[in-house]
Amino acid sequence: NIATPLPRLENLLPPDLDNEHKQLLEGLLQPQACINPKYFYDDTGCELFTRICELEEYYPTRTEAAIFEHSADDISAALVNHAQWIDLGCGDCSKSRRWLQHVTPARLIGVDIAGDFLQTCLADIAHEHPELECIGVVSDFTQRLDLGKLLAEDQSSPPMFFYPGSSIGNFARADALSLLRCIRRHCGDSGQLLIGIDLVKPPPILEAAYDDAEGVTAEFNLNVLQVANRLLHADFEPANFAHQAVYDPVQRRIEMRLVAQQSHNVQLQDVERHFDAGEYILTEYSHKYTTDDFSALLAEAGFHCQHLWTDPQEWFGVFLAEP
Ligand code: AVJ
Repeated sequence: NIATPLPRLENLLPPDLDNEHKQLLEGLLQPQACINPKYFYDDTGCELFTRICELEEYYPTRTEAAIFEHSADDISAALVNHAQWIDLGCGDCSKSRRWLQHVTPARLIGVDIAGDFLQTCLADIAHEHPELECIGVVSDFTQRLDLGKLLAEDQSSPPMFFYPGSSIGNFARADALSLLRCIRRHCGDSGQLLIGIDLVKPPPILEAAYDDAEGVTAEFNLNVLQVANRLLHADFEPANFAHQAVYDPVQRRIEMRLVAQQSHNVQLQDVERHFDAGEYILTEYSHKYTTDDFSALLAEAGFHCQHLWTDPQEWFGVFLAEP
């Protein structure tokens, strides 16, 4: 293990991290205060998210894993071009890792915003699979995704994009479409996209998934205030806010909020932001799709050939999309 060199890591983050903080600050100063969900994932946030995925109420991870397992042969037979396997938002890469029992890519490219974490996880995989070239890409693909250069290193292998977990649900529909179009451009004539989508279902099930009895999701949501405190030298007092998850059946999305429990001021860098009692910070959208909805979105992005696998309750959908 000591002898194994660390996997190659490409940093595609913009050089001025100040910009990052600006985005956070700007969101908090808008009339409707908001925080982009990418700020959830500091070390504590990553750990809390892992715990969320194990919760009884949080069905997406488990349901997607069951579909992958149940339909592994079918899905892998359909993955014709998987020499370059790109895991978008790979986290600890555990989902790609499981696929390595069924597929044998030459390259695994893990894209995530959390760089240190990424390199350690990829080092483990590289150790287990010595023939596999593991590459980490530190990138914020909510801003831009440009893997053109990296993919061109292996021109003969079209990319296979793996985007599990319904993470695309964080994007507003228009932004989801832009991202899908961007992935489509990277695909050329014969790349593929395997993507997991959380489907519309009765609101009580959705709301429980984002407001569990143990309070792990509440802790995850409130932790973003600590992230803001660090990045902006702010003085958020988490105890002044309460976690809330509301399903909007018209927009078909969960909205996660942090609701101010009393009127107070928060210092953000050199500005003060006032919060009325009951005023909230919007921290996350998690959009839900019908299968028709998402299929239409894929088609609009230029993916005309599609396969779909679901669980018996149709709570979650796994789409394979091709040009
Ligand atoms: C990682 C975006 C898929 O929206 O379900 C889980 C994040 N937030 N519980 C989701 C999340 C609260 C999750 N995604």
